[in-house]
Amino acid sequence: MRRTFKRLLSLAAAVGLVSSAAVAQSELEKIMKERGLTQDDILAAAKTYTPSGGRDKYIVFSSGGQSGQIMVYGVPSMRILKFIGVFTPEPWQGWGYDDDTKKVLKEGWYRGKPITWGDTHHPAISETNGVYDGKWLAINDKANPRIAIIDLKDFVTKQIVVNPVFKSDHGGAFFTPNSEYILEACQYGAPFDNEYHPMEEYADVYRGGVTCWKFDHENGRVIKDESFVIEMPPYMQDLSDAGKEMSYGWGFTNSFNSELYTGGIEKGLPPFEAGMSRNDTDYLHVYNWRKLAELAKDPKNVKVINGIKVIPIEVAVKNDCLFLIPEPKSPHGVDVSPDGRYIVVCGKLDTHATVYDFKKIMEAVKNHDFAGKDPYGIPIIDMKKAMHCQAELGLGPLHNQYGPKWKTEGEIYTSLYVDSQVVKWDYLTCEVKDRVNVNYNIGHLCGMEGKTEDPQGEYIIALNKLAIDRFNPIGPLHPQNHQLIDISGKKMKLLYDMPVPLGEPHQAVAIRASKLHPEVRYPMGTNPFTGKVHEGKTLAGQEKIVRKGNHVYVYGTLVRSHINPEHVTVNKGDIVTFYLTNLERAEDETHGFTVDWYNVHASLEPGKTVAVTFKADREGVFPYYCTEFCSALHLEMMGYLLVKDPNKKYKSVKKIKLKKMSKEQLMKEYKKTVALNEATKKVIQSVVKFLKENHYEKYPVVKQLVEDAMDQFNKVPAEEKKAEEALKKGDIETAINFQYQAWQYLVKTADVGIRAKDLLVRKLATPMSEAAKRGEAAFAEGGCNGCHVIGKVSSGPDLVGVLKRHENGEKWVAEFIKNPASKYNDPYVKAMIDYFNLRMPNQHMSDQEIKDIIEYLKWVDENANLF
Ligand code: CUK
Ligand code: CUA
Repeated sequence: MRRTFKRLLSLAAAVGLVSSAAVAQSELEKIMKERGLTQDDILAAAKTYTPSGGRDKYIVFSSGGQSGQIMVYGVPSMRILKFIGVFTPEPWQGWGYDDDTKKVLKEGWYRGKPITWGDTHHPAISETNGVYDGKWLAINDKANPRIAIIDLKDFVTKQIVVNPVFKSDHGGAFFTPNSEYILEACQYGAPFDNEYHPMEEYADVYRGGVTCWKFDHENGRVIKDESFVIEMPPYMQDLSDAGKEMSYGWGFTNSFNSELYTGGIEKGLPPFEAGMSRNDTDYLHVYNWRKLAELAKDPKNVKVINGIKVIPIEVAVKNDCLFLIPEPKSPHGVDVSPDGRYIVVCGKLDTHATVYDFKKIMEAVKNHDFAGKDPYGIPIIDMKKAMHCQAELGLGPLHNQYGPKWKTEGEIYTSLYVDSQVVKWDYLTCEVKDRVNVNYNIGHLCGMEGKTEDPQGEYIIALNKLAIDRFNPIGPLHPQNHQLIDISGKKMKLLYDMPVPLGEPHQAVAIRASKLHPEVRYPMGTNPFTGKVHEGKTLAGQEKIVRKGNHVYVYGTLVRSHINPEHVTVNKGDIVTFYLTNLERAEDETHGFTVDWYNVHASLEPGKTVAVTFKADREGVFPYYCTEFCSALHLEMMGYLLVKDPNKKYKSVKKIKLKKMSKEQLMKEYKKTVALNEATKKVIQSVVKFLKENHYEKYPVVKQLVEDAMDQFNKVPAEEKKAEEALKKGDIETAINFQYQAWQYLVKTADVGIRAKDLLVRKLATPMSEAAKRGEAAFAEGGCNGCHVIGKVSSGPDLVGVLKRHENGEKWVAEFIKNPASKYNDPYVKAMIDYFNLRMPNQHMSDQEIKDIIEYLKWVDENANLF
């Protein structure tokens, strides 16, 4: 350490930083002493510490094991970035609590029944020419054999596919080199059909296999109809890998029950663990998926079971598409080298890793040089004839990752479960190079793109099953431990422990961050699950509540800091759908939505539209609110769902209050109501005057609206008459109620009348240029009208005349839209902020959009007299 600092000091002296460097040195030494840190610790910290605002070079997608999720974190910082909801509901993301995410989870139901968890094992990133393309992520669920597809544009699960014949899976998900297929191997042999078959029928009826899921690489969806299953004996297929380069078109899957043992510990028979590990060898399955895919197109070659095509063993064998090679005792990992030539298999109960040579395998296949056949008629290739070499690694080798020097030094890293080590060795010579201890009991290990044709090296992450004494105790269940190892030098170095309070990691995959291009926002009104416009897309001003039978549809919007509408009243028993659009365009300005007590939740990222449906089956008052602390007025971002029982008579609280009033007080109340009605009529009259002066009758749609308004207005005199009659009888209370009723009609009149006026304005105004039209659309899409109503002061100032309010108005407004914060201190803006208690947000408009909006505002000004 001292020497390092001496060097640093001389360097610092040269640039005149002596004093601060000296201070830093003594400070650092003090901390090291206090915390008991070694020089190695400080170096490890320097290699992993990422200052505030810093980014990581690699992004890791780790299986969340029994959480049914995927964890995303950065390397080398090991900072967690996201838990992606996959097979399990994830409340923060609304995953499983809004309609569209429920739909995706429902795709994963099994025989009509919900499955609400998953045992995720192996994430895989889609590939183009054998290297990660950063587009899609797939993962399997071992417990309930399913595959999920995650979109790396928004890190959201878009599809779940149920395997209709497997009863368990493990060897998935593995993409083929151009993402043509995703391989998913079965684990525990079981009948393909859904019927009862006794254990005695194990060898005859129980089956294993590999499902080749056809993948639409462009759209990121599995195409079930073009997928097929390769039937295999019930050998307990395990991990798999797709061949590449010279082995392109082939798949490799190992297994661990060549004994076909069926257990029965309760009957006094040896348990599975003994019976399944008796044989010295199990089988590596070698199959030609490319040729089988062609065969599967001919109905003669397949049986359809539970709706999926299954290629029987005989068909695969007859067409030279399926072979077995013995592999040492209970193997686990199988990993194809970056050039596709070597296949490295690790035997859990063997100290060796076995390297097979694809060239030799193909030799044997070509010459039909087989050592025999298994009971199912599958040709067995002699192990020695297919083998390149065997490396003695230590106890419990499991999984492999390749390093960048694979060409020259056969660089490969293998996890040793029993020995708790990572071993670096050479798969070309089978020589061991280095080993490092991990804590404890490593399963998979994750290299940087370490299973592609272009491994990056630098780091290996040990995914450890046990943490034991590594962290502060938190009870009997300990966290998982992801340990970062530096592999850039000759010797491996352990850098960092990351405890993870999320199920067993199994496998993780790492990709260069530069290969990912996630979106910042959705185009306004997007349904992320279709990629198209959501049926519930609602822009500012379009909010409405529509009833169809007993289904009430609320078309609402969210923008800082209000939800529109704020009152929704329905009948008990109604089905309620909230369609909500987040009008924000600002980065990270997410709103959430829930209705208290109704077990719904949605996350609305900028531009997204969600649907939330539930049955209003409980009477009462239920606040709804935004669940993300999105602004200073976030707590005010709320509304009420009122559920009333249509069969019940409710006493009005107002009445109860009135009853206590004296006659004088009642008269006062009555006069107040009348005055309110008169004021409302004045508003209506001014609208009517405008409509008449501008010959509304010439425009049919406007005329229709006016007629609607008059319908309401014509009901007013009758109510007023009833009020007067009640008053004459001395029943002031009833008189007040009739005046209130009259007011209801007046409000409706005003509402429709104003809409008619707006429409008429459109008709009368000077024609809009194309640019102004685009500007108006941008104004709406951008959510500007969430706060600004043209011709009216709303939650923001009226924009009529805005271009004239400021010197150099167009430039001023353009600058303000582009960067509102730059003008927060402008005295005029400051006053507005104080008045409205809101700041103009940055909506990230493009320069073109801003230009268009200015054109639109010019049009507004030209027609100022109409607003
Ligand atoms: S598995 Cu868990 S350590 Cu499911 Cu790939 Cu090997
Ligand atoms: Cu939106 Cu809180």
